[in-house]
Amino acid sequence: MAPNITSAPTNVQFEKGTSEDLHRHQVTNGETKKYPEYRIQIVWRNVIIFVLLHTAALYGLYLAITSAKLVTTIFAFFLYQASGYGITAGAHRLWAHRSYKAKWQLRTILAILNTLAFQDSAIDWARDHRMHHKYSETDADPHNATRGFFFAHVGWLLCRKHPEIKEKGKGIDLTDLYSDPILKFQKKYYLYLMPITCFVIPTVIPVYFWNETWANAYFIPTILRYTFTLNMTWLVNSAAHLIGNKPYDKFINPSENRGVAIGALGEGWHNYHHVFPWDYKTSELGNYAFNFTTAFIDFFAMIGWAYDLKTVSMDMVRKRVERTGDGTHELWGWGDKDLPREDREAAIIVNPTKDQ
Ligand code: ST9
Ligand code: ZN
Ligand code: ZN
Repeated sequence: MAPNITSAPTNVQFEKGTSEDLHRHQVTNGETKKYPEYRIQIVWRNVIIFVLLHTAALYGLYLAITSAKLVTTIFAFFLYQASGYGITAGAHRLWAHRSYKAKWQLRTILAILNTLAFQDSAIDWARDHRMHHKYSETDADPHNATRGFFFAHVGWLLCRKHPEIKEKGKGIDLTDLYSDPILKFQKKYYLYLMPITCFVIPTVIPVYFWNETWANAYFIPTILRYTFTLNMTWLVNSAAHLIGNKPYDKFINPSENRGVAIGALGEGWHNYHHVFPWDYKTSELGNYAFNFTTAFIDFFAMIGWAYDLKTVSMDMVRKRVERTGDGTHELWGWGDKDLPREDREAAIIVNPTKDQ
């Protein structure tokens, strides 16, 4: 691997540390712009809610081990996976990135699953996520990972947003999302739809169908499942922005993180994803074992509900790997200069030509 770029190909000055109470500066196109003093403003209501939520989730875990029916825990796991697709295949790959298109039937399913996940309306989620990619790891990135693991994981939901987000956010085009009646409906009635879908139905089902206790039904498939899914999502912003290899672009922080990919249904291949955000697979190879969301989308493509799936050619990937990769990329195929000589010589070539 011989990348021919030796310095970060960006003119954004990343800011380290958590000196929120200092003036922040940013360099754009060679110009230094000074922003008004930014002081972190903690939202204590959110701090209290998230502390209570995580405490209740631990109690749910205790109940799952000590008193719940097995089917209740299986149901909680099923809801984690199902709501996860509402985020990965819905809010993320379909609505934020438009990496494929979906018929109204699939959009409706995804909107329901997305509401079950309660990560705010898909339109608001996609707005923040478009900012995250466009202004990655600057003050205009809602979960700017240069402010540390905790801030990127959950801290950003515990304080007011940086003024840069609101300022630069005005330039983000959301007309495609507002022109979808399903998304408009979800956003308009979110305060009614979300509590019913995320909290009431998952609690009632175990009591009604298999006589689970109200406590077990509330704390396991509802609270524990919701909190667990949130943390799996947040790990993409924290762990996958700080830990892992960078085979596609060593000049950015997003990294390839297999552990996160497993927990987040295929969303841990984050170095690739930040380089090619329009690829519906969010990773190079369609390995379903570490990318359930790709399998989910491919299934709906098979029945015709998902279409216009965008992906990246092997040649484009190879060129990028050679230009900016950190050298950890696995073999891209025949002709990769890292292919061991013995493997090359031992390869079986069917119907060979003279130029092999
Ligand atoms: C949650 C979201 O957890 C998690 C998202 C994670 C994203 C992960 C991405 C990784 C890749 C995908 C991987 C998926 C893996 C899934 C795995 C599944 C198994 N642009 O926000 P406000 C303006 S949610 C433009 O209130 P504050 C705008 O005018 C958890 N403008 O800011 C807005 O007004 P409006 C549940 C923007 O007051 C106004 O500012 N939800 C933008 O600073 C005010 O906006 C909660 O806990 C923008 N981007 O408050 C709620 N942003 O909206 C938590 C804002 O009317 N949130 N503006 O247009 C809050 O309480 C607040 O947002 C706050 C900030 C306190 C954090
Ligand atoms: Zn990211
Ligand atoms: Zn993304």
